[in-house]
Amino acid sequence: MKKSFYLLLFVLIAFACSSDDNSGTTDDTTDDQQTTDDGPDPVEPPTKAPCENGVAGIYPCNDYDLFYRMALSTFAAGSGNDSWGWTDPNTGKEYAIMGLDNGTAFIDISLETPVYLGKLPTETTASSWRDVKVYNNHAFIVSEAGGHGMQVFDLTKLRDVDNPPVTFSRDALFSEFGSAHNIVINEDTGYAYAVGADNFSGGPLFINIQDPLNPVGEGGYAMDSYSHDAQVVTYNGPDTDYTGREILIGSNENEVVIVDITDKNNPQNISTISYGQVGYTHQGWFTEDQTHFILGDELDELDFGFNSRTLILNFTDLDNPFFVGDYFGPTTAIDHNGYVKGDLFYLANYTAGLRVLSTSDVATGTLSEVGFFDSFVDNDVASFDGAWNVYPYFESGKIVISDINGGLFIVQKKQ
Ligand SMILES: [Ca+2]
Ligand SMILES: [Ca+2]
Ligand SMILES: [Ca+2]
Ligand SMILES: [Ca+2]
Repeated sequence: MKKSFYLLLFVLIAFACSSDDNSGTTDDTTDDQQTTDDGPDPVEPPTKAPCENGVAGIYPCNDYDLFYRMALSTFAAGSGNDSWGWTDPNTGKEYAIMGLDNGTAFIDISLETPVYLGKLPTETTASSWRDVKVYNNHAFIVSEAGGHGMQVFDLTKLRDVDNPPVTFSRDALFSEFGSAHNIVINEDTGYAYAVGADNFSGGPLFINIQDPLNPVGEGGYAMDSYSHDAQVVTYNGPDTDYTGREILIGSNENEVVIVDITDKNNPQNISTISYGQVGYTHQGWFTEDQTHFILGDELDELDFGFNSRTLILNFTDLDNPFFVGDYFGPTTAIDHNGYVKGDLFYLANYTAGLRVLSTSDVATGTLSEVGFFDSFVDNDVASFDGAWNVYPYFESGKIVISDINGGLFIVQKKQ
């Protein structure tokens, strides 16, 4: 499943990229990455635009303004993928971190006109898959590129960059694995977990990053199947059996697994849960009170033909999780990565862009859309184009959308 899924993704993304873009060039004009094939379209996408009457320039929207946009050509990249963010604890300045096929871009978004500071090139080859998280002022970066390992980048280097954009160098490399699909960090414990690597059957690798420039491998855990993505928390939810324990929730292709990984030498399976009409169990996120888990499946729209489906699982008792309901969005797009902040779920919905869903009624299995910004104007079809990831955790309220085809979008709820 894994390999064929990747092959399918690769073919679709390669097709999408080759069909309509002129990316990968080094000129720094803001090329139109959204050109359609059905006739001339002279409308230049805006760099900044308020959301008015349902559009921000050319981008369909509801209640979210376009604060700034940078095309892939700005980054001399062929495709975008994951994203995250860093806030400088000394200055409060906010930086977007965007994964690219050929590296990782760092952008100062604290200015009215954001500045592309530079790129950390891929450790080995280019790849459609890159993933990044942040801990203690360092970025930790993995990729599906063969032999890549985990790059560590000291983010304080972004404070003073002369003549941007520059080419950055990594500050450390952890090479006890090669490729990995995702990286997860528990900021409370200082552990990084690479998942979807070749080691431990694709289960999590335990990497102590408490000293960020000197990561230490502490083994791993092979589960029943490959782990595509995961969240790891220091548990503080309603199930007092696990208070203070380090809990991993793995999205493992055909089910969600809950594992107590407090003891790295002796992880304990707690439970597993699947659901109806499984396509590919992809990624999910706890609500802040850790009562529910909001889950995405990446192939169900393609396999079953329904609109974007988001599943809601009740995790009140980690030993007995159960399905409570599913939410179907307004489009046929596939859902990808989603994150909870407060009582909102921010979803990277591929061709439907960013979707913002209220979780106020999550206990009854209900979500409701309260806003959106569609970074992919061509359509809303079930394809692997558009918004790969969103990062909603900046104090300012700025939200990063990393779009596979369109590059970096910074959006903000209408004031
Ligand atoms: Ca990810
Ligand atoms: Ca889905
Ligand atoms: Ca329990
Ligand atoms: Ca769209």
